[in-house]
Amino acid sequence: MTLMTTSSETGFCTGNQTPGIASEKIYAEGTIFPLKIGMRQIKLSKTYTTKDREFSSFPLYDTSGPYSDPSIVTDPKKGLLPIRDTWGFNDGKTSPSNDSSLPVTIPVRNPLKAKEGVGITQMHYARKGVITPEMEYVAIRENQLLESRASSFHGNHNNAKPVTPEFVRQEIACGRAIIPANINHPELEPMIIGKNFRVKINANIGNSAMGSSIEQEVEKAVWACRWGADTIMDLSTGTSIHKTREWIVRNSPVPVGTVPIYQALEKVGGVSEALTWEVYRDTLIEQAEQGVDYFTIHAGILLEHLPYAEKRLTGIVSRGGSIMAKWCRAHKTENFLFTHFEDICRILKTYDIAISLGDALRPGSIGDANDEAQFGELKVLGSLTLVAWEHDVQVMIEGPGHVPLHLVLENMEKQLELCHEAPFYTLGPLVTDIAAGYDHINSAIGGALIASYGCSMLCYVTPKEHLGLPDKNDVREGVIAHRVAAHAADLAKGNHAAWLRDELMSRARYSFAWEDQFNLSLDPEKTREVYRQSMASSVNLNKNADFCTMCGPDFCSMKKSRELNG
Ligand code: IRN
Ligand code: FE2
Repeated sequence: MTLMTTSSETGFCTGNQTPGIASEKIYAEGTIFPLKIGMRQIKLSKTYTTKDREFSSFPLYDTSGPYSDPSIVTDPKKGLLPIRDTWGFNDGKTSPSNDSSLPVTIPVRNPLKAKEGVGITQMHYARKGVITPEMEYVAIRENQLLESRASSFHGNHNNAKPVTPEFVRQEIACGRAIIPANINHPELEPMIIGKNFRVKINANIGNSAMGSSIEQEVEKAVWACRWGADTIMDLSTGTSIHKTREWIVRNSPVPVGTVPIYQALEKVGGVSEALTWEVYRDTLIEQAEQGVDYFTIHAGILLEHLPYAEKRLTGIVSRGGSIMAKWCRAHKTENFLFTHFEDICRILKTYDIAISLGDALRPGSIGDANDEAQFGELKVLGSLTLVAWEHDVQVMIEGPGHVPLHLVLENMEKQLELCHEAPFYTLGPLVTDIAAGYDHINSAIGGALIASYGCSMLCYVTPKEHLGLPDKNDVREGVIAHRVAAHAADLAKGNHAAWLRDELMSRARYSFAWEDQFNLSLDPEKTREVYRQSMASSVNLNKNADFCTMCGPDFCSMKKSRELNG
């Protein structure tokens, strides 16, 4: 693999959204396919020596797409470049590497063929033994150019398996990981969700009143991935929902998810009872054509579960779940998302859209955690997973919710067992009911724990949870809080890149290399500003001080410890 560099001192440079990270955009190239995988490379102020190598720069996994490349001018009205169309897999026009030593066959992926019933999903190819460009892309992205640079600073923490395209293929083939990538979203930079990969986070956006300009809508959408969201979910409602979604998908470098039942409900005037399979089906196709990469589908809530939900402290707290429960009650009929599940799979597989099986019965309070309603639904989600897999449709499973710490492990264990190791995607869990105003912290605590046990993606929660609609700053805080949680879990799971980043941070801290500390942190803009403000108010103002104002020059333990070691 070779590297290409785009020069820039400040990384983010489009518009006025500048997280202030001193890094340059670099691109790794694929060896099987003509891929360019974007990363952000931190330039360190000096060379750090770890046990087996030296670092004067460090590449970071980058979710921000072309927005952090100063050489690319983005225009929301035109959308991002359709990079996936240049990989020689979609149209068969260009041929990828003709290196005959590679254990791959290169088929032609064609949406028209899909309509004729020929498989095109990542799972279909994986099961046939075929490596797709998306698989190679995520393998290089996950390794972050550090595959041979594993830190051995702490001995045997490296229990993570090396990420090769072949390993990715195997994980997709057995359903343990998914690459959400609608064939109609060619602007996407593929990413993988699964327990043997870096823990991912999702940010929900677009859940506020509409009516703003395309620039504002796109800015709202890309703001989250600039701070580190791996996927975004567009939960928009309102009259311009179709147009807004079009803008978001055309400008999103990360997978876009939606909950189609929300739009279906709007189409029938907000009356749950008026919903029909036909309205829902048409909504699925409408969104599929636009390029939505994964759908939350609340197909697991059944009539038999409703009496259990009625016994609860807080009933049904899922929006999609409450819509379907109302429909089932009114018609005394089984959930049409369940009865039409195979029809849904037949639609989704023609676009390679992944299903995120919704947790309609997730607990909305600590008192309801791990009850019959929740686990009854989880069992149904497990059986639906097998149905989807028969169609080669990729699946992940949504999870709670409000769960006290000591009941978190049971959630992960039951999910693995009942859902055949399909990736788990949880909302938190929030580990107490009383953290309003600080629910992003509450959620990150539970999220870190469940991700360390094997949960693959965390849905972020913002400080506004339970209180109101998040603003831009809430989105940033929510994303960073969950990046902390995800990274903590990556460390616990032995991820090489995570360990190296922490080792470099500690070396920078121990040697008072302030710029490196800022740039290696999750929010360089904030760390730089907080440090600057504290030093400005300090009498001992000195830009490169070997202390900070927390302890002052005479009480800095790190300074003393260094003096001790000579
Ligand atoms: C994630 C895990 N459990 C729920 N979620 C997210 O909650 C899901 O992905 C979507 O963004 C939102 C769906 O909420 P309702 O309709 O279940 O409340
Ligand atoms: Fe809640």
